[in-house]
Amino acid sequence: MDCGESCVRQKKRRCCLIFCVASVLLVVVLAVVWTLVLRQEKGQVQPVFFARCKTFTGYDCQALWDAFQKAYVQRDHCDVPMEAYDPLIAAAPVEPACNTVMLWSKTKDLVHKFTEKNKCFVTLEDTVLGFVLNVNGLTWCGKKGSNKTFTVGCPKWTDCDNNPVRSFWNRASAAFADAACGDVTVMLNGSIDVPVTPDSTLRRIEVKRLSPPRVKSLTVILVIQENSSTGTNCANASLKDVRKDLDRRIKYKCKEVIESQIQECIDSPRNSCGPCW
Ligand code: N1C
Repeated sequence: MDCGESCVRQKKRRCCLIFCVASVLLVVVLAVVWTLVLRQEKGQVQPVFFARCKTFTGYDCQALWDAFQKAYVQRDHCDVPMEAYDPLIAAAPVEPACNTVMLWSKTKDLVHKFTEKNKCFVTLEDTVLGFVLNVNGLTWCGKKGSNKTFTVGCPKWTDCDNNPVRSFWNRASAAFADAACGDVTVMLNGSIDVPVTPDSTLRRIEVKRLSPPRVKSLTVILVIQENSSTGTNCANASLKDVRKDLDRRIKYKCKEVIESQIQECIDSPRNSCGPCW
């Protein structure tokens, strides 16, 4: 059929419109794919790692990142043993800490509020690696055949023993316990029935690695509530298990401390390094 001049122009305009819409769609699709690829590659782990690492002086953050990545890249999600992090720990060894080590289980917020104000006690999160990776919800893993860090599709803490996040905390906790000396303190939650579960890092790793004569004593600070009929005390069975796991030559003490007393220690920290309970 014959098409006049205006018809040809109309056709051209339609073609141009289709081409423009298609181009815009292509750009949008490419942008979405690129963002997703970038998210898969770096997730939030790398920027978080560097930003937090840089707040510590004297560490080569690039070298630490490389050692960190080597632990889990090219490995299946559930095939990262704690030993995979040995080179990372060797690159940022935990300084020996005498009479200041503070361990904890199920008291994460309270213990860190306390150690933030009371510099006489240090937790693993005061060391560079503990600080850098102690971000709620931060997760990472690798994949066989890839050098990338993934943040989606990674196993959860309880999915398998040798998952990259759990193995990191196992290894870092082991290094922290190995560096402990003198009197060690552990803050526990006395508002729950089992303050130390068999699966806790504290029980599985840390208590067993405290070694005499370097470590002289372990003091449990069991944080309890005022006038509470529920909750636990120092006679709790899980604390007896801790005692059993502890080398017999290390002295064991347990003290029930009311949470408001800990709060007082946070609100008005003392200048001297004596215990606040
Ligand atoms: O399993 P937990 O406690 O007994 O581990 C606590 C114990 C502390 O003494 C620390 O030295 O192990 C060390 N540790 C950490 O420092 C740490 N920071 C953040 C172990 N786990 C740590 N996390 C995260 O908290 C980790 O991702 C895991 O999910 C929890 C474990 O806390 P928990 O069960 O209260």
